[in-house]
Amino acid sequence: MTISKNQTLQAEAVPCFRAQAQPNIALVKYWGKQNIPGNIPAVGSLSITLDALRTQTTVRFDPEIAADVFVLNGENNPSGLPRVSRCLDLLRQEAGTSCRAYIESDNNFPTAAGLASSASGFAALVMAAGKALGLEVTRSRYAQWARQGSGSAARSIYGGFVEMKLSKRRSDVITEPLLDAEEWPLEVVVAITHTHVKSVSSSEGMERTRSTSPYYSRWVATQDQDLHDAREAVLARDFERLGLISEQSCLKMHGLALAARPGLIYWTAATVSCLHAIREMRASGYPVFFTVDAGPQVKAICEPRVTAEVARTLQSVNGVLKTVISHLGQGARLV
Ligand code: 2P0
Repeated sequence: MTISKNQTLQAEAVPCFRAQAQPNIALVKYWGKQNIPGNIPAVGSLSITLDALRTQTTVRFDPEIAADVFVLNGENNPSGLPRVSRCLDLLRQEAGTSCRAYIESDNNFPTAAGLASSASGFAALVMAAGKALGLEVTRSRYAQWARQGSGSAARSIYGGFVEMKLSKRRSDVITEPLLDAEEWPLEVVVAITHTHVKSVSSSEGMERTRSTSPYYSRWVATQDQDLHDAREAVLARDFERLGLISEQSCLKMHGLALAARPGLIYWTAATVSCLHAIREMRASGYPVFFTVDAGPQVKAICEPRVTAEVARTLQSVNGVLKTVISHLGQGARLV
């Protein structure tokens, strides 16, 4: 069913607020959850927020409606509604209201296809909803709410380089910016090899990996060192070191997912061809490294002077449908 703007967000007395957030890409990956409430990751992670891909979400709380309505990319989306409503419940509780909401969200990129649409989606959702409810809270509070919607969404509350780390007791999460986008203006070429919705969601893939992969415990045990090394590389703007840690974290994550039962194969043939193309470029002296999330798209992180060449190379790889170039971007904000 297509819902027109007039049906959902008519001009009315109840104010609506629109927020924008962009996906982020983890360089040190989050994969796996702790078996406790609150969507607490089993490991910390470190990411960069993109600029070119974006989600815009409008929220209007309306005392006249009996249930939340969620419209995604112009279509009513009942399957996504429970997760959205559960996340909004956290903000309703904070505001002391049970008022239901119209939520309309649009992505300018493929949804649920390994491009972190849930990260930008939940970051934009909590920011728009918080403002609509008149909540005066810190970014760190928004990050906590966003994380409960989707683990990686906490990182999209901030721009540039962001770290999400576990508290000492590992029962809570602290998300904080490391460097602003302009402090180390790297660029990203996203090579899109497939645009269909992935068959195994990240949440399901993580749980399967946690419960069946023989490598999972080593993954958890080695993450703090990877995070430490990546944080130092970011703060020192050491591209080569960051590239080595990032590629290893990516391959490690996919390695343990491949070893789950049944194994998770998120890549296409074109994904693998892109990884080889990027390594060949690096061997020829280009400052570029790769990462791949729970999907078939490849992200090449590079210094701006080689972005055009990296994009040309990836575009020519057999099976690449499209490339998108992005600067690093800001965190979630009202628009
Ligand atoms: C990441 N991914 O760090 C990792 C790498 C995908 C691969 O976080 O279950 O949608 O909502 O907490 O955040 C994707 O997982 O999972 C993800 P939930 P989410 O970016």
